[in-house]
Amino acid sequence: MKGLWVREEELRVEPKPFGAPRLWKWGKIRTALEAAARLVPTNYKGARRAIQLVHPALGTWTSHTLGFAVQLVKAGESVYSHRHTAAAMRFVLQGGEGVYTITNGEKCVMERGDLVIQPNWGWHNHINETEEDAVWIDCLDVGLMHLLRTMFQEPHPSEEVRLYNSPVDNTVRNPAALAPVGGKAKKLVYKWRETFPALTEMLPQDKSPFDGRCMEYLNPATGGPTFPTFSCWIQMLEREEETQTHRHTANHLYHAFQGSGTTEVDGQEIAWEEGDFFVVPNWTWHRHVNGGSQPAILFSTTDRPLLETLGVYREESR
Ligand code: GTQ
Ligand code: FE2
Repeated sequence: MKGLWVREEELRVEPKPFGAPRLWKWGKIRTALEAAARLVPTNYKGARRAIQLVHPALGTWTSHTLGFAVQLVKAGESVYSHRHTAAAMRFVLQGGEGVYTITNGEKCVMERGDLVIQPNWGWHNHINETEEDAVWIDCLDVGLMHLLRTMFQEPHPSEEVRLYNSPVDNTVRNPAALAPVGGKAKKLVYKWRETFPALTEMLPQDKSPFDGRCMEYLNPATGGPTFPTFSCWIQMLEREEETQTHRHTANHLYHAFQGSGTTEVDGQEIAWEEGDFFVVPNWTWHRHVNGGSQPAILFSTTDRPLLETLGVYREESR
């Protein structure tokens, strides 16, 4: 037992960031992936060759709710199907027409800049039929699953590593808002060839007050975020652009997809270049600055939808 009055101070304070801002350089990740490509097989069930971005304050994932990893599937390689309660997405860094992931029997082609999603508890395996290694970013709500103690994972019972039952690309079968009669809109792939023009042609009045030229990957079936638990954003920082300093109760994981810049987080300057990753922890002041002469593109994920659903999303600027 404990007198509640003793806790008054600790209960009244503001949320604490889960840790400090942090940067992961692409050069180091690439070296680790190259070593993993030599040393780590994926010929057993459920195995993935992925380098996780582990925040030192946690020792587990990238933030307390989300996990970023970079995965490599070698030329000609396939990995086994499995499913888990964590929702997953892939943002493609190196892909091609012959690189795809299969979600519940649907083939999704993965080309550079494409976002492919795997709703929770869906079977998925990855196949690379090209002559080049494929590399992509994984983001899963693994931190949240562990906080809730709801993490289940199981391998597919099949012995067939190349398991898939549909040779037709999902973007062909489910274009735009067409669905079988009585069926629901379903979107598993967001193609870069659609994302990039949408981002560059965005109207000035549609810019976000805090993040400028920024778009969210919506789920057309709900009109809401990419997943109930987290969402994916794509943002362009124009030449000399500076976003407004702000903070929110949600955390953001970032990947510099194109260009370079700096993000001031908690008074610290994080200088990022193409390929780098960084995290802006919850309730931490930040703003992005593109001091360069080229536009920069940031891909990010955030647990904001989860907090909004619970009514605990808050933001403020200064
Ligand atoms: O590719 O299925 O980085 O299940 C972590 C968990 C990738 C995957 C990760 C996964 C996967
Ligand atoms: Fe998985």
